[in-house]
Amino acid sequence: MIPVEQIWPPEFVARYRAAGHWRGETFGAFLRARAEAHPERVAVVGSAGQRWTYAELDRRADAMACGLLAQGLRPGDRVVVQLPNLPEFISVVFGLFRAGILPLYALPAHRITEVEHFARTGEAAGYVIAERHDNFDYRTLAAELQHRVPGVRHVFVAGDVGDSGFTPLSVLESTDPAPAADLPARDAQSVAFLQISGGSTGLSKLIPRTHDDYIYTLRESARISGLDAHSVFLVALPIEHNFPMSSPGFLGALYAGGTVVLSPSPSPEVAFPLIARHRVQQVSLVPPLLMLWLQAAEQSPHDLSSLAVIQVGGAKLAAEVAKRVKPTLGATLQQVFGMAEGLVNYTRLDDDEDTIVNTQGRAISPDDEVLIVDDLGQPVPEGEAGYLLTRGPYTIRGYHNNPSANERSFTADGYYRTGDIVKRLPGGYLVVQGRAGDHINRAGEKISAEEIEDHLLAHPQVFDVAVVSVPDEFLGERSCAFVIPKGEKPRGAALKQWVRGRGLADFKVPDQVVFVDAFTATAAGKISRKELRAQLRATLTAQENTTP
Ligand code: AMP
Ligand code: DBH
Repeated sequence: MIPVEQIWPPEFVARYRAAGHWRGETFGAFLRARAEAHPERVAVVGSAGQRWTYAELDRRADAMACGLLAQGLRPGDRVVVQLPNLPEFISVVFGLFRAGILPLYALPAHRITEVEHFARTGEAAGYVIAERHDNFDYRTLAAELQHRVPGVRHVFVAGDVGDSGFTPLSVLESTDPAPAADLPARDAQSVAFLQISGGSTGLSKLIPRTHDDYIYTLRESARISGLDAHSVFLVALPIEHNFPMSSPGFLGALYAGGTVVLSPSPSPEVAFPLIARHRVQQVSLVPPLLMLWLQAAEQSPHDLSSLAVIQVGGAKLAAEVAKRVKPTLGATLQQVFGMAEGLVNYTRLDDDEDTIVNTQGRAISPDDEVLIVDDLGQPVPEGEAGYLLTRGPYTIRGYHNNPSANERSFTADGYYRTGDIVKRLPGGYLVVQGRAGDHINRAGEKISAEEIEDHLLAHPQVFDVAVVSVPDEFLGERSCAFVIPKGEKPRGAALKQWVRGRGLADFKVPDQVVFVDAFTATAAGKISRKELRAQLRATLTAQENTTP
């Protein structure tokens, strides 16, 4: 595995340790410490009635660790974890941490194309799935994955394995936990897991996060969000997302010694009864979900009065929506502008109303270095918009095994080019203005235009295509594919079905398909993809604004 020196230069390692950010604590150790401090407190509540105390979660994590090693997995191996919001997600991930095996997170929405990409680039040896979720059978996906990537030798299933021949997770969990001393010791500076990037250009990249750097964000995020041992945190978004995982997320809640409640779906019908029953205090949402929740709360029979803080992030929140949080839900809004690569900004709970409604917060750490630069890489005057570059004690210095992406995405002195366009207000508060890249931020899910274009170009009746983001009242942005047909014009629905049939997550299927004869009459071949996409977006938006 990558030694940390290749991630942060030694002088930064020394600095972050001296400042007390990196404390040599591992995931396995922090869970053990909580279990020893308060074994009987409830750590995890599942929607099927599971209630695991800290002692129980700790025991299960040990059993998982021993079970995984007994199956033949080795410290340093990678295992793709793709589970819905089940308690087993938490026990298996802590088991992997304790065994020194790296989880690589996939979203439940991902399908064979994405999962194969993760398994190949992460050189995964194992795959953890649920039997089914949202009417999809993951055992079929796992069989296809093993066929395509034979290195994935182990498949573990939460639920019924059927006749698949895979191993039930319950077998691992019932392994006799060896004394803790038998588990391999972990180095807090080693990579703990691989998170996935939204994929601004082409396929998702893998993000290596260490125990030290991630636990630093958990400790600070929990403090900034006011989580403590009495807090009850609801995971409503998919649990693999970096946001509900760590900002402050379920890991922040566990770090604080609180209780995590898992909702199988983010819809108000499913989440509201859980909030009422478990007196949930905090939850993280993307803006479109917040809008649904605000609407549903107005006539909900469920008692939501326990809600104290709602984190909203992943995409830009409109001020008009932000203003309604306190009066409608009775909770303090906390805007969160973060990224799986590192940097996370929060509005603080005691900020004034104007700051909470109109900014995306300020960085976690005094050692987060935030630069806002122009096209030439020169800092812009204070208060003006520019490209956000950042480095710091929890921002990666490079993607896993991807020299060409690293060349593009990081400056020579180690700043990550976020691709976001922001301006900075006094006090370090950031306001997100837009972005430089060409991805589509569809309700917080990032979609690479290029990736979808490549799939559409493979269709026999597509001559050329440009995929662009279009402003959308509900989703924030939706995707539109402009297609120049080849021969007989295909139907839009057929092209959508084609993308789905390529084995991609459903959220990547274009929301809209528009056929055009040509892209630009004059500058054919001379115009960049980026300019072309901008032109098409402008034309469509102008048309929509003139159509009543
Ligand atoms: P990823 O790199 O896939 O983890 O996605 C992170 C990106 O999501 C950021 O670089 C932003 O473009 C976007 N994002 C996250 N939070 C916010 C927010 N609160 N407002 C606007 N954009 C956001
Ligand atoms: O969108 C994101 O990736 C995101 C948003 C808020 C994130 O990774 C985070 C907070 O940590």
